[in-house]
Amino acid sequence: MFTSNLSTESTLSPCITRHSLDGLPILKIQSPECEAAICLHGGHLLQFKPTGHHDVIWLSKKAIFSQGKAIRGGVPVCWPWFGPVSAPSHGFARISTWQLLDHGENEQTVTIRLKLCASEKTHEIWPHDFSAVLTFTLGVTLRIDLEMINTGERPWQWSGALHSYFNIAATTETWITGVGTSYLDSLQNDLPCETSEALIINQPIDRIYTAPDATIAIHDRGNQRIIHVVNTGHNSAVIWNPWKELSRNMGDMSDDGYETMVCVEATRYAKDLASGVLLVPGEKNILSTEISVTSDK
Ligand code: TA6
Repeated sequence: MFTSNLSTESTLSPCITRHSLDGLPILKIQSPECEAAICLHGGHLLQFKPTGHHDVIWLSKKAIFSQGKAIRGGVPVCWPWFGPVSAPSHGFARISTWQLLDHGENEQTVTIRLKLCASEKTHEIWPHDFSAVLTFTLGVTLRIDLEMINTGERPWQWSGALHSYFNIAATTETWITGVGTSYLDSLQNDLPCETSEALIINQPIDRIYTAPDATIAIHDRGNQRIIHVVNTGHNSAVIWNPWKELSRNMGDMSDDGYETMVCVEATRYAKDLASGVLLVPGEKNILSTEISVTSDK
């Protein structure tokens, strides 16, 4: 993985070291259970590899690490809105610098908590007061919790996603179960659709599944494994693969990038800013995803 060449700036604990990549701070986690990396730019998980398994999370070979830019791959934190309902698209959390709040470890897991609060910069984009805490619990499984609190005096609405990019051996050998049968097709102006067909990836896909099961399974046959995704605090699961043409047109994705990735996102979808989830002053919401792998030989 690209982070293996980074020189260590400091050691935070037996399992956590701090590095920098093109000026952006990165935390690397190396424990008996897993290897992982988190960039403070965006509060962005870059890597998760449980010991004995292939990488679970996909990161673009051409990902750009630069202030003001979203990183292609990993788990972008889309918040306080999902999609292009306001600018910047997918909100400002994924291009903001998060602060390390604290970290801890026990025999099973390493925990890292990052924080983002309202500032002059966020007020220029979104005129609300908030405090957001991202908790990464890294062990044999990965859990990410995005907790948000309205610290202001006026209510606000939010939408968002933990926009996980999964690493698969090949789209041609992958299918996805547990997404349900109803979706809005983002490639057709959010047209409501129904299907009972298995979800395979053989064309551009950008769908908001509105009634997913409790667990979504990515059958990654080429790697002889199943990746299980359990989301909470969401109202939908977005499935995205850009396919050939869009991959070629994206500067931060290689031409064949689409062949080994699929996004399965814990999404709180809203069609515009005003129809997001209402959070009154002092109120808190949590959006979470939990990711685990079983072998399928
Ligand atoms: O979550 C799916 C999606 O909103 C797609 O429509 C697609 O544009 C993708 O996210 C990537 O968005 P980005 O802003 O990271 O290029």
